[in-house]
Amino acid sequence: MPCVAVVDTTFARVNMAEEAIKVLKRKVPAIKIKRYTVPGIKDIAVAVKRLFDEGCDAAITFGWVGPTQTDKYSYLAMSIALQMLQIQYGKHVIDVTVHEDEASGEKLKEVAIMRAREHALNLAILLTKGPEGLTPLAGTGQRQGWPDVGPL
Ligand code: RDL
Ligand code: RDL
Ligand code: RDL
Repeated sequence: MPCVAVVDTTFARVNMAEEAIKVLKRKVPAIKIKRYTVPGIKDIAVAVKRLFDEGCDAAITFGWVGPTQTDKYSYLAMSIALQMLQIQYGKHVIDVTVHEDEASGEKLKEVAIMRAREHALNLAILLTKGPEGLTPLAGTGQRQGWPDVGPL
């Protein structure tokens, strides 16, 4: 029974984790989910570490980055920490991030929900099919939240 760590924030303006959990439970019925909600993106990495130490096999995180340069620096700090965790533990951390300047209003909400669902599906495939699970989509210009751009 795979255990997935789901980490999200109160800073985010859309409940992305809720959408992703629905996809994960539908695609991997035996899944065990451990959810951990923190204030903001710079608090995500330690939550992932704690859930890995409790035995989770993979993580999916939901971050929301504000529009200022200060916010973008916070994202960079989080991103580097998540990369370090992946390498240290040899476990995937699927980083679902929405940048507040990608769109606005209802469109931004749609980007967030679609990105959460599509990355949850990516994780479900990695969990159930392993390293070659996504290979049929290799080189096909997949995007999450925005339309796929397709191959050249
Ligand atoms: O540990 C408390 C906070 O420092 C932490 O929650 C930060 O991630 C909060 N935060 C910022 O301080 C900031 O400048 C966040 C952002 N920007 C941001 O864009 N998104 C966040 N948190 O989720
Ligand atoms: O862990 C899930 C995603 O965070 C991860 O797959 C990222 O590498 C996806 N990604 C971005 O989030 C992004 O803003 C990619 C790019 N840009 C990019 O330019 N090329 C990618 N991925 O392959
Ligand atoms: O091609 C348009 C977008 O894909 C591009 O602007 C991406 O950089 C947007 N994006 C992020 O900013 C991000 O943090 C994406 C992701 N994460 C992601 O995980 N998947 C994306 N885009 O397709």
